[in-house]
Amino acid sequence: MNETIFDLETATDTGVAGRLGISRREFLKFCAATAATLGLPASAEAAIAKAMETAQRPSVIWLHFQECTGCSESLLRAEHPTIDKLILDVISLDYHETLFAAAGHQAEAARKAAMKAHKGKYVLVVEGAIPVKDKGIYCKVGGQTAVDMLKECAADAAAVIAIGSCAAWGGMPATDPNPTGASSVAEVLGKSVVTIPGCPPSPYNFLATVVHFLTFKSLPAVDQLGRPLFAYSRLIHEHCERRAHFDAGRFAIEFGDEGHRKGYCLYKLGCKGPETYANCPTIGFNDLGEVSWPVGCGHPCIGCTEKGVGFTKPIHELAVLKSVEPPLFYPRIVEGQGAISLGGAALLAGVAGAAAGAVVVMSKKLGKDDQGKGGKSDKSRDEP
Ligand code: FSX
Ligand code: SF4
Ligand code: F3S
Repeated sequence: MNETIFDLETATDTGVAGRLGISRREFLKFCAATAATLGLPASAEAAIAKAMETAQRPSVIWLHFQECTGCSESLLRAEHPTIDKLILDVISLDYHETLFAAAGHQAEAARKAAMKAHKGKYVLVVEGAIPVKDKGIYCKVGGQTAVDMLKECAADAAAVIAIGSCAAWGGMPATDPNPTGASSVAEVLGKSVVTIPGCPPSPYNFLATVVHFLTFKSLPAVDQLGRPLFAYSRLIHEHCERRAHFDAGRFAIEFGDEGHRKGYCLYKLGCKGPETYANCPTIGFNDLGEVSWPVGCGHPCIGCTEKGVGFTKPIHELAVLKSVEPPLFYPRIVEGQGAISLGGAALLAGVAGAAAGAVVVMSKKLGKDDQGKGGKSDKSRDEP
């Protein structure tokens, strides 16, 4: 291998870390965290640092259609590095309607100039769904329909990223009865694109995707829905901090009840974690630590990253258990309604109480027996 080894210790002192206004240590931490997010070995940290230091910033054209701008907002809340640093250093954001100082014809001229200057090389990021009903008249920018603008910008893009659930699969605007014919980027373009769903998505999943493009000159591996595998290959339920409660049959039944206050599993409140693929429990939001995600804050996951679940299934409806079933010997999670009389319930409660009492008595007894045995053996050890 002839490749020069990138010197992590010195190369970042005056380079990208200096430009970002962060310490070399912080910069390396960002590279290491990005490598970990991408599921790459620690050795990838050097490759990422080198790419961020030396690679030419990709030109990014960012379109907004039917959406709430939450995707951009969530990026603005990313602290490591903040989007302004990202704009200035990691990517060259040549067109973004909500962050642009320019307006009207000036803005449109900047988009066209960037497309011409970086033909075949720019990254097109699309936020929002695209209405196709009635010739696309329900969303126009600069007099052009969203459908036409998307097709025009995608034609010469090196890569297309659909950010947010709206762009990825229609999201909120496509909710039944979908009066504007809100559609995904892939549907309008007739080809698959990289999608980063979530309403809003985790900013780190977008950052990591861009850094992957910068480092390896390619987009990360994706699933059949275009979602990067590093972020969307595991069910939320698999990494949820409340999972032990699910397995033990401990559930919140109502908001604010004892189970809810104790942090029990939210499955019975309609949590869609068992059928939703995303890394929310492991990556969190807003840099506030592990609890900073919907379930961590006490709200059931609504499946916002999952087509056919988020904004489609009623919030209270129980999730399909995709890969796991609760063990048979734990309490059932879906009780039959009206199958038992009040008297029967009281009787059962009595039996259960007696059984529970019996367990306590037995454990005490065993403890006593153990103590007795222990005492004996201790005594025997003391004997010469
Ligand atoms: Fe909003 Fe983005 Fe939701 Fe959609 O995020 S947070 S409605 S996914 O396109 O702005
Ligand atoms: Fe967590 Fe929801 Fe699964 Fe319960 S059902 S363990 S709250 S993801
Ligand atoms: Fe969305 Fe559920 Fe994550 S609601 S943000 S996929 S926890």
